[in-house]
Amino acid sequence: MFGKIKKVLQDFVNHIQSAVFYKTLDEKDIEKYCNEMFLKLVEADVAYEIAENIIEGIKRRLIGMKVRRGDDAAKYVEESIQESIAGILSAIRSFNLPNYVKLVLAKESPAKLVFMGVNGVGKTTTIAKVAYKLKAEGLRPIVIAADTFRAGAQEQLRKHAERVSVPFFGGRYGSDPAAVALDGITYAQKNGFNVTLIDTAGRMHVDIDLMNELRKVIRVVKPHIKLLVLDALTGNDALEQLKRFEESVGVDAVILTKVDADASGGVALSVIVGVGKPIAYLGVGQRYEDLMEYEPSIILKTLFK
Ligand SMILES: Nc1nc2c(ncn2[C@@H]2O[C@H](COP(=O)(O)OP(=O)(O)OP(=O)(O)O)[C@@H](O)[C@H]2O)c(=O)[nH]1
Ligand SMILES: [Mg+2]
Repeated sequence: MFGKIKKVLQDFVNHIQSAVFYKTLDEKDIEKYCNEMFLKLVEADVAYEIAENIIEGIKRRLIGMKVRRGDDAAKYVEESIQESIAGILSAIRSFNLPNYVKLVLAKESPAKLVFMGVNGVGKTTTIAKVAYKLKAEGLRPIVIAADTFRAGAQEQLRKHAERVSVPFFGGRYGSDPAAVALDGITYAQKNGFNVTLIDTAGRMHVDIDLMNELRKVIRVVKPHIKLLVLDALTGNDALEQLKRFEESVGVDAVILTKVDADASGGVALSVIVGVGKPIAYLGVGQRYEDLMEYEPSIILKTLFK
């Protein structure tokens, strides 16, 4: 993960560490390398403003720095860069889904989670991953296929559910998704399942009819948590989708999928920093275990591994 960015950061550390040995760093000493790093970050698809932010933070920390002989210069420089990026990442809150579900369950059961997002972002796969995780937390999840629209959607979720050994509740194609969701919730209540994970049809954020349909699902189900699934590879468009879903139905937390599939890492990093919503999970692969809590320190570790 974050392949190219990792290298850009390491190159920068290598350049600066030799300079910092001999004198106190001033702006001139690092200007050249900062400009170079800025360009490389942008080349690695980091959004312009975010690259700028990173560089500003680094400059602020490095200027005036002097390392005594015998000290490990690389370590100091790397720490400054880490602090700068940590400052940016720590502004993004994480959303602890299992804890939140448990809070809900202290009051009522089942907890109702609706997953939404545009076509192909990874909603159905992610639901299976989340169900798998919640089961490991000792909860009793059930998945509900309220996608009665796209051919194959029901079977897809059913298959995923079987693989993670979580019960499945579906509906007829063409039937009202809000009704299927409600029936599923009632079924869960009667059968002792305490978390309902509701899959919805993929829709374009600009499709007014489908957005209205989703609004109805939300109105009827009254979910405790509305999760928007975004494909990290889509960069700016992901942020546009978030805006539309937020305006239309509201978004409580975001799950970013396919973070593993971004070769440079810059697009994913920019979406992480850009969402401005609590992040519940990052999807980091195609296996059911490939779901990571959003944790700035883990991202940092990955960046500097
Ligand atoms: N590499 C990678 N692939 C993922 C990840 N999450 C999902 N995918 C893949 O993305 C593709 C689409 O996933 P789906 O779960 O079918 O997406 P969806 O949003 O339910 O699609 P629609 O129901 O058509 O709207 C599949 O091939 C998944 O394996 C991830 O975190 N990493
Ligand atoms: Mg789907």
